Amino acid sequence: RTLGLATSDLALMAPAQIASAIQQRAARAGYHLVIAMDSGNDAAATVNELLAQRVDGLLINLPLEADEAQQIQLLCGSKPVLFLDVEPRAAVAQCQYPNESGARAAVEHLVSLGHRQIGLLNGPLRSVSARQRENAWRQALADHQLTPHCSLRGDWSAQSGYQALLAQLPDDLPQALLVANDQMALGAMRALHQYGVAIPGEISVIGYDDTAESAWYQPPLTTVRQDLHFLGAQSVERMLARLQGEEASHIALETTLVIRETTA
Ligand code: IPT
Repeated sequence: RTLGLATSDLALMAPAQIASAIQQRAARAGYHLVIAMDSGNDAAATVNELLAQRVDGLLINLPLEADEAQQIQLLCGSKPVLFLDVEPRAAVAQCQYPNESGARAAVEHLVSLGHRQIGLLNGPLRSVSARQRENAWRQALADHQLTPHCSLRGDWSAQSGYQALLAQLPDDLPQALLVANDQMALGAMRALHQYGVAIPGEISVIGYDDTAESAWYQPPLTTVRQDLHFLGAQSVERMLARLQGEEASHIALETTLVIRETTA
């Protein structure tokens, strides 16, 4: 009995921690897990790798638009497929955290601290989750009659966060920065340290994900927590239910705000 996982780059912390949780939960149920990593931006090819290995069900943690997900679903025929990073309006089975409420909670936290100039460091726009986090940031600012201060972009890696901040420094920093994932926040904080900008004294930084490392940043990172271990376990349980012909019970996933020491 085998499950397949198609995943984005496992050099990234969130997909790696999700994959780890999936593997553990699958093993506990007596399932072997086959992983195919998409490095070439070709979701169909990655899914075909799994199908060639005769998996019983597929978990897809690749950023997909609705039509792409529907095509993957067709490709998989009668095998159950569950999507972990898909445009929510897609007519496919999904298991994912809402991005809008998470990013909104981050902005509300910054506003409640008195910040008015709130910038964004976002992930790549081909990621539906990145676009949703950005939309929610804009909308939450507008709801407070605030205008976006700066909108920077990286590729989810720490290095890209570092470079994005270096391009913005030394002047024109916002009072607070929402970073669309913790890894980019790590790089951003490194650039701020390098320029002697105090966190949170001169700028507040809030991340997104709460990966296992985020409590160990200096200072420890305030962030929007997606419980990645729970997501992985939950996605396997939903898949097992489908394989046993059960109606998949729908448990709504919610992010939570974890306030540590990078916001004030
Ligand atoms: C999303 C992470 O939040 C982000 O940090 C990055 O790792 C991205 O995945 C990679 O695709 S989590 C995803 C399940 C929406």
